[in-house]
Amino acid sequence: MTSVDRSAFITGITGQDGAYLAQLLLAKGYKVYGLSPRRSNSDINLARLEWLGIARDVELLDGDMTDLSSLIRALQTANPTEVYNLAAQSFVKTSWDQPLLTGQVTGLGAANLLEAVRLIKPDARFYQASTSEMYGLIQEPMQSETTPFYPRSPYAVAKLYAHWLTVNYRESFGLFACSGILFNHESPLRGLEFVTRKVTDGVARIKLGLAKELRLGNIDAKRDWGHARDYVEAMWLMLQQETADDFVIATGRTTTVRDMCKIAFEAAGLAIDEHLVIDPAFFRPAEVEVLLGNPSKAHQKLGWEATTSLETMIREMYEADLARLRQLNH
Ligand code: NAP
Ligand code: G4F
Repeated sequence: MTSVDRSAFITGITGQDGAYLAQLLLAKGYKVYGLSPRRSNSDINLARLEWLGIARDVELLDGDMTDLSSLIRALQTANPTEVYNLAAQSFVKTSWDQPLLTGQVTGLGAANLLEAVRLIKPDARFYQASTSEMYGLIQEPMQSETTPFYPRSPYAVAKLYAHWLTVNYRESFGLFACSGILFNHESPLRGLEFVTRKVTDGVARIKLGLAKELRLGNIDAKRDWGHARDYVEAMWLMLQQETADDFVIATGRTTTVRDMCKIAFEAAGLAIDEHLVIDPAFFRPAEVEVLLGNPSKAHQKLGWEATTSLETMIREMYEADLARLRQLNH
């Protein structure tokens, strides 16, 4: 198949991963379609695609993960060879406040899309954005594709449903359906509510005299953090294999929130102890204390590995926030 014959339909194209994935696929010559849910301000919604300079290169199709008919119409229009399901209510803390919405979008939304694929384009290759949050209360010190799951939030429970449904549609209907179990991945396009971006934005604000303190919750939590640009490459690789399968995508290194913060404060030349405040408002009803992924299978079968260190990524994010805030406050 030549690159011009290849087309992709991405749900969640306006999010962090959707934007980087669209950029990657456009560079490979794909025609890229994205699902666009109704929002009151399309300028804000397109901000990430604009930042990457690709907003005009993708074709957006109206629709919402909770509306099966809209997904059917979008797939009929796009007629894609590859479908990437990245749409979700993806902020873990919000999932305790909005568990039903999270279930509808993140869990049943995947069911809607799998049904639409099965009805309209069963030969399309399907990618499901699964997550290391499914490991939750970890059952093994290093988590791989065979580690049992123990979800710890309504978000993780919804994702686990979507994960098993993806496996089930592969086994039941022969869909080429893959589940990528991705550990945390970040970038300058990360939402401001997630801890890395909250930290790099917060430290940049302190550096510019716009804030005095940074308020965080559980800084003892540990995460396996990689760069989103590396991780979307793994999504694409999964759909290029001979057979559909599930893969853990991770760096194999885990770091506390505290040590991740230190990298940002050091980049700014600021003393962490003078500015960091622990605020119980940011603690969660149930915490995922530690995540550490084993990416060996992805290494062996996809030839994939993470290329960006946490230090390089946090500095990149801090510099991007500093530049943006300087421009805004000029
Ligand atoms: P994100 O930035 O929060 O993007 C989520 C996307 O979903 C946005 O485009 C959002 O559109 C869209 N969306 C939300 N509700 C929708 C609905 N009802 N109908 C249609 N679209 C809807 O997330 P991300 O960080 O790019 O992550 C991409 C996917 O990977 C998510 O499924 C996430 O759960 C999963 N994941 C992420 C990580 C990570 O560390 N980043 C790790 C593992 C798995 P609006 O912007 O218009 O709301
Ligand atoms: O950055 P976070 O909000 O990410 P979390 O909860 O690990 O979830 C992210 O990664 C998952 C993959 O494992 C994705 F599936 C999910 O969609 C999302 O992208 O929090 C990371 C850690 C947590 O332990 C949290 O308790 O940082 C801790 N933390 C401490 N203070 C904080 C804060 N998190 C946030 N967001 N804000 C704080 O002030």
